[in-house]
Amino acid sequence: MWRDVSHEQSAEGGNCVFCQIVAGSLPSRQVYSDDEVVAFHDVTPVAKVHMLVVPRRHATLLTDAVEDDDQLLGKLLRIGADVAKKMGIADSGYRLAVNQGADAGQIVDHLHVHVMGGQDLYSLGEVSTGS
Ligand code: DGP
Repeated sequence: MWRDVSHEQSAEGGNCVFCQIVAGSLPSRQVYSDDEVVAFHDVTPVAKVHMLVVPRRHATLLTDAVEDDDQLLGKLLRIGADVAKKMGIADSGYRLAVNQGADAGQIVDHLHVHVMGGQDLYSLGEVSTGS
């Protein structure tokens, strides 16, 4: 199973900010929570609506996922869609994104799905190549 329990076994979530949020030792503005997944407002939003959906367990890179993780990975997307509905951005359109590694700008080493919307997000073809 793709999992790192070191943070989860710490009551306060160790040194991972999302484990701390899941553990309740770091405050967050939560909009959804169950026994597997938590969703909350991103602290530095890049869109009018910007939420994060995270697994409670400290899963790291999507690249390390195995078949046993399919249920949880599917759930992260479904909850992302539910959060979009709850935040009132489902009809106008929204984007789910997972950043993996340096080139994607990943800063938090705990798998998370960004839910962004509430404005024109531009198509991926309009994103600069930086060259
Ligand atoms: P990234 O690793 O680049 O996919 O994005 C991580 C996101 O997590 C980034 O948009 C900012 C957000 N973030 C980082 N620390 C905290 C925190 O302590 N609380 C909340 N709510 N969001 C955080």
